[in-house]
Amino acid sequence: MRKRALISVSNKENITEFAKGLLELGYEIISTGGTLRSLLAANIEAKAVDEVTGFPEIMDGRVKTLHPLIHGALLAKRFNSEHIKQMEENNISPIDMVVVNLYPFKETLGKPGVSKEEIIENIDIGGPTMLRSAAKNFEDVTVIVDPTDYEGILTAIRTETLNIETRKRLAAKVFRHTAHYDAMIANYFMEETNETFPETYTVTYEKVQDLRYGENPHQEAAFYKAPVVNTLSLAAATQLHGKELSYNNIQDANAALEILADYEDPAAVAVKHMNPCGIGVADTLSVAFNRAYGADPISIFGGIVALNREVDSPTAEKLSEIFLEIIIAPSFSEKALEILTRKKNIRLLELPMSGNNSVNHKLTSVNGGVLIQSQDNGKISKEDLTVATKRKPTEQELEDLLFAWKAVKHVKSNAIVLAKGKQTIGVGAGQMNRVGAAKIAIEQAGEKAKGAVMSSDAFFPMPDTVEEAIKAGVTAIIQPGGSKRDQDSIDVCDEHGIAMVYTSMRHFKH
Ligand code: 93A
Repeated sequence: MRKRALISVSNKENITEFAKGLLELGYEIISTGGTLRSLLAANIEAKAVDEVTGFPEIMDGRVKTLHPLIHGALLAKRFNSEHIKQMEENNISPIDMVVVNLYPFKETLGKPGVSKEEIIENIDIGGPTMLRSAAKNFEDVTVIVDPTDYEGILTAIRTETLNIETRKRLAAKVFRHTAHYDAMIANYFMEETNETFPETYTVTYEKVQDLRYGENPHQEAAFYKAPVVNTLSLAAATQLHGKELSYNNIQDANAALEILADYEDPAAVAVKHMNPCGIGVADTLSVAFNRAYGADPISIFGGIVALNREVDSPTAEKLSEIFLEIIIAPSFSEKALEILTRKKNIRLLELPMSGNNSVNHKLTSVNGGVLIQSQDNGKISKEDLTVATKRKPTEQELEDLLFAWKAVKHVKSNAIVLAKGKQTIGVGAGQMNRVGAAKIAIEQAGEKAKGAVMSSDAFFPMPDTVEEAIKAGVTAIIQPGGSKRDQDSIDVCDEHGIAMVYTSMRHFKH
């Protein structure tokens, strides 16, 4: 009996070549409306689905292939006598191959000004049903959802090497594909119905690239992206120069972008091991970078720098003087690019930073599961602050305090940041006790600590941190407040004429 293939594709790329190949191999082709028209237009002999089912396409194509003469033909086990008998009784002839790709739901979602009705119409029902029927019956049916498989399958049929392993692999691809497709639909409905933490959390990702290794060379890794990425995602970046990104590069670059998202004025951020080692803000980008660099000229070595304005040649000259892994910016001037590309290994990434950083949920994996929380989008302005001490901060101190507070949010806890003149001058990150973090920040600031301000990501359980800061010359402090022993820290500040303000907001970062 002549083998039969059902072809129903939205993405019609390469379909005529593939169908021609199947015809040459003796297949009979059955097809749905639009696909059939494409095939006939290319002089490829094919039969309409309604000719097979005796039932017309109805409801604007909502019901085309949902018919027992199709699904019986896909699901019947070829070596089961009962199934064979029932096929005969019901006039079902088997279908040996399904070639389907689905209504473009994701692309429709991304269309500017698209109507809700159009989105709903692009939820494919018949296509996934055929894919699933064929994939379930992979022992007898070949199922193709990915156009890049066309050529390989033709070759396999020609060389008689299309075996059950291949068909199983194709079936596995189908179930991943339909799961991903349904996840996108589920997420669309989740947004429409404002559900945030539903009983199951559906998330599937698309591979961007395999990575050479993970955090360490003995670990395997790959980079996957969400189906729709915001403008601050590295998956949306264009690499202009340099080696392939590594796992650690991606993590660090992402950390840099998250920090940068908090600054509107020209800003430069240097990151090492996901902590900022320097943040600088100024009226021009080159001064901002000077500040980020001057914050800690040692740690920036081998780091990642992210900038929120076009890199001009003065900035590029300075950047080119140090060894950096990556530079990320919304754009690079022609001259800047010429200067920076002289370095063979530096990775240059261009990423539009105009949009928002609206990652709603942050996922962290734990053994056997994930923790999901909303993004730390907490922001503080002058009006939110409460002065705890006798002395109020001066205008200059206030500006520095708010700058230091923005910075400390992005430092691994326990975190202490010293800052002065829109520049971090000391960062104490990831310590198990707060005073330890303060000592590191103070030591790094050295003489510059005199007249600087200090921020702390969480409250002071004891006055020791404040004492250290005052000894070093810090004049104003910003912290959440709320410790049982707040008064002890206030007393120390008052004794020395130091100003301290509360934010009533904490920024732990693990
Ligand atoms: O509207 S559907 O959910 N109902 C169906 O019965 C059906 N059968 C195939 N969508 C259905 N399809 C889809 O139509 C396929 O998945 C494919 O994407 C598309 C091909 O339609 P046409 O051949 O008319 O371009």
